[in-house]
Amino acid sequence: MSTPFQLSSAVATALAENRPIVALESTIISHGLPRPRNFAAAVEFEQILTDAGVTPATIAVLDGVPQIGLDAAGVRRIAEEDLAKASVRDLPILSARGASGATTVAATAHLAALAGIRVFATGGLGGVHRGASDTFDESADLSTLGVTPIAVVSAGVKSVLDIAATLERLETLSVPVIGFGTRIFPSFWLRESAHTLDWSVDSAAEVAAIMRAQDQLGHGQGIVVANPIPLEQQWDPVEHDRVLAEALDAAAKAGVRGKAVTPFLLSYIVEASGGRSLEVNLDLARNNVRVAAQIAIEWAQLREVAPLHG
Ligand code: PSU
Ligand code: MN
Repeated sequence: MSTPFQLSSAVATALAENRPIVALESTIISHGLPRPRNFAAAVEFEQILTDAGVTPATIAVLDGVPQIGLDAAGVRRIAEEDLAKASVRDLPILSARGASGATTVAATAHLAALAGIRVFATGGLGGVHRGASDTFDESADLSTLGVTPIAVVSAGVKSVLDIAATLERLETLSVPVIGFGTRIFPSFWLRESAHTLDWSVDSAAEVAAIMRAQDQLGHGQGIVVANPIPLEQQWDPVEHDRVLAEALDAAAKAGVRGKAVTPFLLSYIVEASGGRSLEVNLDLARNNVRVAAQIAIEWAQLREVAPLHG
């Protein structure tokens, strides 16, 4: 059977044996974290999964082929090459041209689900940008989760985005948003935002049960698992607010538009915070990978004891 993607041998084995797998994105590595910390982070995220008995599936397009699981050379490429930022719409173009790209949450979710992987860990989701009523700038992460069956563990969305509008869009797209141990939607570097959630769970097993129920109900959307950073690890809120305002101002002055907006803001904020935001970003991403590992383990167990027929 030929597939439009290449599974690493570890991922192929884990899929065949119904062992837990977690997908990881490559845009966070190529465009969301500065070199050389990005390479160390990519290796560490995989290691956290491996240590938990979960197979990592870092996803990227290399030389036209979507890779589901990278070897060591592939991990180095996403960290060190200047790869295009690839969302779902870019995938066929990269494929046809034999080109490479780092996959966003949207593209990673799409490819992971295509391969049969149901759990994905990232840092923050893309969302509705501030001023979107004029610019229409809304990440394809949202619309993709509206049609892609995968549970994504994130620390919410960054406060550089319009969080209220992002949550409204997720409601419209029928994507469940579940607080992991919280009823308050997190705002990436901070444990909380001003927005409450209808639902929360206290365990990975509950997330797996919701995934199962979603399948049984014929509901093909994704699930957003909102996992807040522990209070003692969060960014100082006062510094956060100051740097954020500066970053938004700088982006407006520089006239940054389209898919360059998110990377611009992220790197501006890392610099303006003297690296503090980067440490918080890494901490929250590690937390998300750990929670995703537990969900993947529960999901594999649930499928073992009660396979879905039909
Ligand atoms: N948020 C982060 N770090 C990131 C991104 C978002 O804190 O690296 C990346 C993710 O890959 C996400 C993408 O899918 O940015 C969203 O970009 P856009 O807004 O252009 O869709
Ligand atoms: Mn955009």
